Amino acid sequence: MAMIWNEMVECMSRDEMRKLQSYRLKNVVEHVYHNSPFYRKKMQEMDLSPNDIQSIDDIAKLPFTVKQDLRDNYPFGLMAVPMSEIVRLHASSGTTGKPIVVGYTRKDLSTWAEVVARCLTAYGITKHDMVQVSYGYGLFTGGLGAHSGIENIGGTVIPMSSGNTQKQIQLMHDFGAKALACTPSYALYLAETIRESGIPLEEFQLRIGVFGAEPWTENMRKELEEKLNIKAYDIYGLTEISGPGVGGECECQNGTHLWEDHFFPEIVDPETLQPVEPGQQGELVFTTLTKEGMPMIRYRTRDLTTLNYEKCACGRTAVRMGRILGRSDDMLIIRGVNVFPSQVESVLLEMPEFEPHYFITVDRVNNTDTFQIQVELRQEYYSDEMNKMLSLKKKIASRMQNVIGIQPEIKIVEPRSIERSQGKAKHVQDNRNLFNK
Ligand code: DLL
Repeated sequence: MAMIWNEMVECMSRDEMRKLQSYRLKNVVEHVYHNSPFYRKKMQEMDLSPNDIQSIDDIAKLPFTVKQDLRDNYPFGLMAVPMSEIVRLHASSGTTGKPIVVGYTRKDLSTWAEVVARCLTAYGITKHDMVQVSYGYGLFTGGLGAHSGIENIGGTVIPMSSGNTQKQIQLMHDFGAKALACTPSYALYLAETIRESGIPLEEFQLRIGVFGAEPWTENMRKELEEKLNIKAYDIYGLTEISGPGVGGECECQNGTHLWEDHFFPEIVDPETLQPVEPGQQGELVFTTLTKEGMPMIRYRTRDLTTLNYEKCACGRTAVRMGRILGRSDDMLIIRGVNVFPSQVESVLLEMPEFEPHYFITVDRVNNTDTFQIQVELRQEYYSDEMNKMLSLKKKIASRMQNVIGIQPEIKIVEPRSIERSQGKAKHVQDNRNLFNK
């Protein structure tokens, strides 16, 4: 019999859930109105007071929040508690050099560990199991988010962080990790490396994959399950809402349950911002119902997906999200890192040696994302000396790495060789074709 971490909420009747959500929405709206100048101003501009929000059905009256709001209030302008109450910060890429920053109170961290515990339990992980966390530790939420959830269920964490693939395999093998938490593409790379290492798969105890932080497909699931001899489960989340564990799959592998007693989901048309018909595809929007440190009201995730409110065969009533089918903005996820074309542009605009024209090519070779940026050198900086050209290339590559977080391959091309657009410039060619779009 599969276990459920918090049966009372995960299997709550839809009616009860709406009541709980209504109660919590009223609280969070009161909280932000009184403690967040940003939200108070937004609500006042719409002539809204907390009294106008009496139930979860009133949510549509509230204003949306977007990534730019986080940038505009960098670093701490959206905190709704004094900084002395904030016990942890995380950050992720914004659209230019500045990251977006989120803050957690002690209670927010405990809620986060609770929702990750629900996911892990749904995958079949228990306190008897060892979990290797190969998501990055640090400002990225992946590592520490998974970490706290594992500790919460009483399992044993192997806090590997990302990179150092040989060591990952050695410890996974020697320690006998039952589950692996990392991006699906890194898991594929680990699988290949295990095969090359010659260690028989039977010598590993691995049974469960906790994969997310980037889009993946049913085909990738099949490949991962075969190559690693595991069950591969989805874990979804985003920094702005907390991090990994906003939702996770259950043993049915038929949609990602969202923990809607904490994160209220809506699907809207990304153009009109009106709710779509039930079951239709649109942009996922979240309102955090219990966050204290940095609550988000109707945050536009930019992720395109669907929601299914039918009760799941596992017994959970928690709404199920379909796969992430794309984004309504131009964000790319390359080797697990969020990359915006505008970040590349911002670097070029700071460097007099280069034209503000660029072309990004992304591909996947041997299960690893490749990331190339073509840039145009200005005529007057051209040189026949190899050294000069190489040092320019190094300089721009390291600037890019600083702003974006991963190192691109830089290809310097002749002036005017990148196609000039007649209308909207096309800056990106993504050959990974995850969803054969
Ligand atoms: O990637 C949090 C996370 C860490 C989730 C580890 C799961 C595991 P961000 O860096 O803020 O946070 O990126 C959030 O990544 O809006 C989606 O576009 C994408 N994403 C995250 N999980 C999934 C998933 C973390 N399971 C952005 N499937 C989100 C598809 C995902 N896309």
